[in-house]
Amino acid sequence: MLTNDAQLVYRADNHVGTFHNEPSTAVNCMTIIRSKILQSLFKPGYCYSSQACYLAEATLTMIVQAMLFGWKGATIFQAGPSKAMNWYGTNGTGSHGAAGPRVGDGDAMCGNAVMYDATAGKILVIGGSIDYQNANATANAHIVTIGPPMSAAAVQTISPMSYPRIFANAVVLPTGAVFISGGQNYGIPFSDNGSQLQPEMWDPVSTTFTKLAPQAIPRNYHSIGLLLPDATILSAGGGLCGACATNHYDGQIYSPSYLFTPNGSRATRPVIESAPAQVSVGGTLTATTNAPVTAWAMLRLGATTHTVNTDQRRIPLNATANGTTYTMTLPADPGVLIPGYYYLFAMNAAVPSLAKFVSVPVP
Ligand SMILES: [Cu+2]
Repeated sequence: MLTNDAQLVYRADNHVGTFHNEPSTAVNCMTIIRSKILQSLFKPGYCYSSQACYLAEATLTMIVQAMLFGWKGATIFQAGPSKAMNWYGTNGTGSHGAAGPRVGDGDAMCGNAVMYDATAGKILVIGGSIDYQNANATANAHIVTIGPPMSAAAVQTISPMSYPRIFANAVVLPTGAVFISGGQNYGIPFSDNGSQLQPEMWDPVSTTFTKLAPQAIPRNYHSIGLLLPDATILSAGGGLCGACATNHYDGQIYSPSYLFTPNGSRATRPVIESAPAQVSVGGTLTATTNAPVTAWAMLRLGATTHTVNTDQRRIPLNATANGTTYTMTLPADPGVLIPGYYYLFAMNAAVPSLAKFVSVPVP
């Protein structure tokens, strides 16, 4: 989803063996699709030059399971999985620019990328492998910070995850922490060998990972992780490969520690008593709560498959309080506040409310 009523669509041959260091044939097509011709992307073949605008296919490799983020100025930032990061412009006939390497990292096939603070252009990139399968996963962790479109991204290597992971899921929480679950230490689709059963939580302030209570069921290839409107996380699926032995037709709910007091009882959650159903890019959002709160955030609803969930993003909001009425100015760039549906959370310290659903229409 982009900001100018268009979608960037990429097509790449998938599930055909190694993609590491393949030449540009790994990318068959990057196309800007306007809404009226959306159906064309499902046809076999390549780009449709008569209907859509070509983007530079350039010399891209490793764009299967692409880490693509809509951004300012109708651009898309590609954080991975290739070590080389890229920009794509969607105005006119499209454009391509290098964004520099993820210094300190290798290719991160089937790793995770999470925009945990869109207002600051912050993306956490973790794990992955040099190959789609039959290779060791890494525990690498980097903070990639983007600013002006087409400029080099800043890359910070941080302490690695506790475990190497490929095919894991990563979910940003209202606080900006990132929950990471599942994956394998060695990538084998449709296998539970080397399952990482212990999730971990990344803290954006300390930039470190903390191990959490183990899961009972492996969550590997084809598994999902999604934030729910009560600020818990659904960790589900895996396998889903016909009659094979590693199908997991079930799910688990993880309740983060912010829902509990130090003695283990349930924390008292703030309540959003009123909030608008729809807000505008660059507009204001006024909401009321049942008691004073200390922070607000909008989290875009995720959609995930094959470890990729670049629909999710977190927009922290600064609020001006008048009693328990809070007024927030929303980001003015639709590349930051990407149109769509969001959870709105109020937090008292780190304890989140239940979410209210807020939609952001295309400006
Ligand atoms: Cu698949």
